[in-house]
This record gives sequence, C-alpha cells and structure tokens, in this order.
Amino acid sequence: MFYEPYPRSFADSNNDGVGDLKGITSRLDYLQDLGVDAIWITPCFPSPQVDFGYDVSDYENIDPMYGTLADFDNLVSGAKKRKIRVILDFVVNHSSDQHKWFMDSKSSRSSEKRDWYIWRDGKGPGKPPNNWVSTFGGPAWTFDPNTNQHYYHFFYAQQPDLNWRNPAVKGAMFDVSRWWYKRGVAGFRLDAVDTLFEDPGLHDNPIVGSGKNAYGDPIEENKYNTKLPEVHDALRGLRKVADESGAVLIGETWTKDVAELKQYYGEHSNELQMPMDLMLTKLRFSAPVFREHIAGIDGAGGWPVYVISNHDIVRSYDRYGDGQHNDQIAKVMAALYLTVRGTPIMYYGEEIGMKTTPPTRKQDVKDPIGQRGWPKEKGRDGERTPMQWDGSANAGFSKATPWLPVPPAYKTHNVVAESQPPDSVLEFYKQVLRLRHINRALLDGSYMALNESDQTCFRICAATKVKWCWWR
Ligand code: TEU
Repeated sequence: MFYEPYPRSFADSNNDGVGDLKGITSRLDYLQDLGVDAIWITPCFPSPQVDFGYDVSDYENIDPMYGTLADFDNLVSGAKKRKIRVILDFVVNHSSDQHKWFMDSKSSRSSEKRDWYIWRDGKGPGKPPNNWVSTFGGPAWTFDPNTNQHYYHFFYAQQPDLNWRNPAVKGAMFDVSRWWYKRGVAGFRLDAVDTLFEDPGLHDNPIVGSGKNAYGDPIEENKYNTKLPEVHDALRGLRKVADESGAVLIGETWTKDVAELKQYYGEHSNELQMPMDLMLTKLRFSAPVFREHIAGIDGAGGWPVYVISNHDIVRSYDRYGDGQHNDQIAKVMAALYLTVRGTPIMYYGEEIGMKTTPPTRKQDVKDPIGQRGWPKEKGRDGERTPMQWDGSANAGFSKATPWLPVPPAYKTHNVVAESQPPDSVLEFYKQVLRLRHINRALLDGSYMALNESDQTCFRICAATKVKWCWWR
C-alpha cells in the first residue's frame, strides 16, 4: 500500500507551522503500524512555492522549508529499516520560472537554453500565438517584453513548460531521475504527464459551448496540448532509466476510459508500471457502478492502481459520504480499494476519515487557483489541511499556527481518539491492511465479482502464481 503524505501538512518537526521531512521521519512508526509499504512525497524540492512545490527551481535538492538532503537521507534510511520505500514526485512537464534553466532561456533569444522551453512569436502586437488557455486560468502564453516572444505554460505563468522535443531537455530530466535513484529513491510519481507535448503547428483548441469556466475563460477541449502520442515516447525513455535501478514509475494519469489508461502501461509493458486509475474518484457510491468499473480495470491487462483521494480533489469522505453514514461509507471504501487486485494509493488522513474543509472567505485562500476562481473555484486548501494526530491544540500537527487551519472535526477524528475504539475508521483500515499483508489471495489473487445482480458487492480471491514485484 502506497501512502501520500503531503509534506506541508503531515507533521511539523520545527514548529514553524509548515510540515517537513523530519516530521515525516518522526511518524514512520505510525506508518509502519498502519501497514504502509511505500510513501510518495509530493514535491519537496527548492521552489518559490507558487504552486506549493509543483514549481521546482532545483530538481536536485530539498527546499530549506522541508529540511536538507541529510534529512532526506535519514528519512530514506529510517523508512528502509521499516521496509517502507520512498517515492518522489517528478514534475516533468514544467519547472519554476526561477529555475536557472528558465532564467537562462529567458535571458536572450540566442541563449543556449532558449529552446529548453516553448517560445513563440505572437500572432500580432499583444496577441498570443494561439487560443490555448492555462488550466489554472488566463492565457497559456506569457509575453516577455525583453525578447519580444511568448512562452507557454499549461499551468501558472510561473510554471513554464519544458520542451520535451529537445533531446538536451530529455537527457537532463533522465539524469535528474538517475540522481535520485542513486540516493535511494525507489521510484517516482510523474506529475501531469498528459501535458508533456504540444502540437508543433500550434493549432487552436476547439471551444466547447459558449460558457465560461470558473476563471472566466472559454471552455476548451485540450485537443492540441494534451495527450499527444509523443508522451508515450517520453515515458518509455523514463522507464528505461528506471529499469536501470529497478525503480517504479507511477503516473498521474487522468484518463477518460479504460482503453486510454491501458496505453500508459505501454504496448510491451515498457512505460508505467503504475498508471493511476483516477476515474474511480469520479464514480458515485454504488455497488453496481464500482463493480462495472473494477471489472474494466481488472480486465485491462495491467496491474491496477486504485486511488480514491489526493491533494487536488475533494476527499473521499465527502465525495462518497451521504452526510449521515460517512464513517461507515469510509470503511466500505477502505474494504473496497484495499482488497481489490491491485495497489492502492492512499492520501494521508483518509485512514481517520478526514474531511475536506474549504476556506469560507476569499482572503483566507492560500491556493492561487482558489484566489483566481473564487467563489466558483475555492482551490485545493480544503483537502490539504493538517494531519489530525490528537485532540490537543492544532491537532498535534505543530506548536505554531499551521499554514492552513485545522478543521473542527479534529476533536473526534484524530489518530489518538481512533486508536482505541475497535469500530473506528482507523482501526478498520489497520485491520484490513493487516489482512492484506498476510493473506496471499489478497496480495496476488485474481479477482472475480460475485452476486452481480445483487446491489451488494462481493468478491473472492483465488491465489495465482505471479511474478513478484515489490510494488504489488
Ligand atoms: O495536477 C495536474 C492536474 O491535472 C491538475 O490540473 C488538477 O486537475 C487540478 O489540480 C485540479 O484542481 C498536478 C498536481 O497534482 C497538482 O497539485 C499541480 O498543481 C499540477 O500538477 C501542476 O504541477
């Protein structure tokens, strides 16, 4: 079972209100006891933190806010002692605009790094090269008056897209992954892989309908700037490097259907070992709906990777919960995704039934997309609130005021309070995970749905012989 501790919000060791690597290290016993086999840490590299670390200004270091490389090494060795592997987040599509590569690229048209990013002439004075809008609002192009060209960014302007068509960029990114593998990293979660390539002809994207999104932009189909076939070449390249170290690649793969998800494993199983099934997060709580979906994923030929929550979406507790039986529903969901054939990836706090608590006033919003899209888009603060460790001030996350407020529900839903009652969400998670680790059928058994006409979801596992891989 893979666990995602969002480092800002997991545990704060130096009491500055922001979580850090030493904080994660201090909670390794908890993670081991819970039944965690690997942790995926969202970006902890040096960053101006415009997108809370997804704007990396140095791929081969640790942001002082989170600690040092030595702290990272301690975390890896502490985890290893507990048979927990460490996975990092690789922001492959873009860097920060403060990365030295981009600063160099921006400095002049003749810069050696000019072609490391996507620079184009506008269609005319004040006009961007085409109609593409950023998924975080506004145009996907920003004009640089110094060199009189626009640069492309699928996300914020502070996150310029790297040019993956440039072999030097590819090589540099492959080297970054090697550098971390040598340091003991067991693999990467690859961020936003769909957005790696853009149509070189820069065709305008089709506009869908006449409405506007939360940012006031026209709604576009990302036909020419996402999911280009070249993405798979890049993944094959990254996989080759991963194979040198026996590492695993997880993909942030937002797919429309099973057929699309299947492609990410690679035709010869030579791309991602673990493309995430994020479609699961969009289903309503219904046994027949889940059954149909899981049958599709299980039958796709690859090793399924189930995700029900992460740092970008409303927590599963609220999404599947009916407002009355949320704890019970959280347990049903745990039983489901922790026992189906595949690897589950759990977001921190799911095991105690944490809920999403969005800000109620615009001035409290920290996530820029929430500031930009308020009130329609409140941003992602609500699912990033501090981990609720106990019933003391700040839920035991920090002695200082946390960077995001601790929701009132921490009084009932916290690790200490849920460690005693045998029917708590936490105890349920622990019991299921214990079973998962001792029962061969739950580890590598095959999947068969039972009672298909019934509204309840039963299944059976029969042990089969499969090649052992540590991430399974
Ligand atoms: O998310 C990519 C992504 O698809 C987002 O657009 C997602 O749909 C959005 O956050 C929902 O509001 C990844 C990271 O998970 C996210 O935290 C980063 O902000 C983003 O990449 C940019 O690096």
